[in-house]
Amino acid sequence: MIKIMTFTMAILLVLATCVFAQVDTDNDGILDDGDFSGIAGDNPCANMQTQNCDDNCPLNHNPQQEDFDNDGVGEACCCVLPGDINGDGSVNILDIIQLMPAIFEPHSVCFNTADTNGNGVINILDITQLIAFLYKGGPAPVCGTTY
Ligand SMILES: [Ca+2]
Ligand SMILES: [Ca+2]
Ligand SMILES: [Ca+2]
Ligand SMILES: [Ca+2]
Repeated sequence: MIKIMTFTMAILLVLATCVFAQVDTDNDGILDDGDFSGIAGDNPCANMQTQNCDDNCPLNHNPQQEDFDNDGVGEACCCVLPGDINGDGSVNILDIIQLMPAIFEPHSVCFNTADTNGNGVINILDITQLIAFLYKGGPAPVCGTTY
């Protein structure tokens, strides 16, 4: 009897391990641990890579795994602090300076962070929005939702 119980427990453990290994938290078809290394996020999908790699943004639906700047953090969740274009944890003049070239090369930065007014494009209006926020009490920047 004890042997059967032990056997059953072992089977359940194996099943649980398998289920755990195939977690797809955001249901976008890309597994949290898509390379089955046992560690989710240790091998994030490169830009547009969808096979044998870990979801590069496991809490946001991004089935195409866009990561235009190839930093291992998907475009879908690279905007951590709205307006923090250079990603140093604060929003200031340096972000405005970083945003200027991004107008001509939008995928050189996190698109969703650089789209400070959230209208789906990066242009001069995002710069003026950020300047207004920092120096004129304008509305706070937002995270864009397209990439
Ligand atoms: Ca996923
Ligand atoms: Ca995802
Ligand atoms: Ca910054
Ligand atoms: Ca914009």
